[in-house]
Amino acid sequence: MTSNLEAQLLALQQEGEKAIAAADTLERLEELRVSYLGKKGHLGVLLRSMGQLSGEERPKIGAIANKVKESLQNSLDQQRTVLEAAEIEAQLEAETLDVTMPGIYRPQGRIHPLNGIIDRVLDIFVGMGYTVASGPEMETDYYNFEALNTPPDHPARDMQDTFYLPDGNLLRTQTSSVQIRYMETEEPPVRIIAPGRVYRRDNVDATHAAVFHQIELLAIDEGLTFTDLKGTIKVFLQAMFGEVPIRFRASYFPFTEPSAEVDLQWNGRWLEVMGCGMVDPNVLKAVGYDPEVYTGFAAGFGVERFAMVLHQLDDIRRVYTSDLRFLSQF
Ligand code: 2U9
Repeated sequence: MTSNLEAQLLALQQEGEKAIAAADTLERLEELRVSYLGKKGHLGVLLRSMGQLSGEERPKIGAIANKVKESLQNSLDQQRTVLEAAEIEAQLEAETLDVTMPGIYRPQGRIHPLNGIIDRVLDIFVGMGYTVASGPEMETDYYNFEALNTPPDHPARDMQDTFYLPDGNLLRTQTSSVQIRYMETEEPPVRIIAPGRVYRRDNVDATHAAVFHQIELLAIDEGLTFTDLKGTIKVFLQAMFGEVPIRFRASYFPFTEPSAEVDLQWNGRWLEVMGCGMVDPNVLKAVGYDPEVYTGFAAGFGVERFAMVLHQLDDIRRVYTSDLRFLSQF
């Protein structure tokens, strides 16, 4: 009985150690631990038969069983250390970064030259206390013309100049409708700047587009004069173009009186860059402002024209054709 159990224990040890040495994963090692040393494992099964041993055999076999258990436990610990080290090694191998590899090239986007101009203009006017305003591109005749002191027989209303829609509405020809809508809902003082797309039935050529961008500003308050207008325009144009000479020429717009065009000296020549004037009392009346109490000034200019002057462009169509070879220069 004794030698039989002893032989079985030693056989178990031998077989176990062989299996443990052959275990190539931590999972497999854990399986072996459970199957040999676990509660229902091989060793436990053998030890349960110790009950049949005589009093003197029992301590002897018990001592052997303890040795076997200790030995298997040692082998398990050793193999675990080996496998854990191998696992870390494999992980390091797999996660190695080759810092000498070339990077992935991601081309950088740029601000479109028109948006670049709009951003600069808005920054300058926001710096002077103006608020940015916007409105619909499809307008009624009232907001685009009538409220702006442009009577039905005015040439600007000609079918040749304006895109009329079948329902009698139109595509705005100027952003002035934005200022009308703003004044209808807000009380003075007003300081707004309105950038946006406008539409004209122009034949497209190097200096004309059927869709272009305009920026208009409007200031209404008690006691505003033509001097305030001139000062504001001067500060603005010098922020945009530098310390260039500017001049005001008398002109005419239905919505301003008096009106002026503004030229600046650029490459030795006078260039017309914007229009302006004191808001016509009829426009103030149309939005319910008392022209005896309030006065104001307005100005407008085309963004494409500014871009052409500032970037020395020869053709307005360049800013619409989305040619990246051209656009990526800005
Ligand atoms: C209100 C009252 C008056 C806006 C103004 C101009 C002069 C002007 C054009 C220049 C070239 C537009 O891009 S362009 O075609 N604009 O010359 N615009 S005064 O006057 C206003 C606006 C709103 C309520």
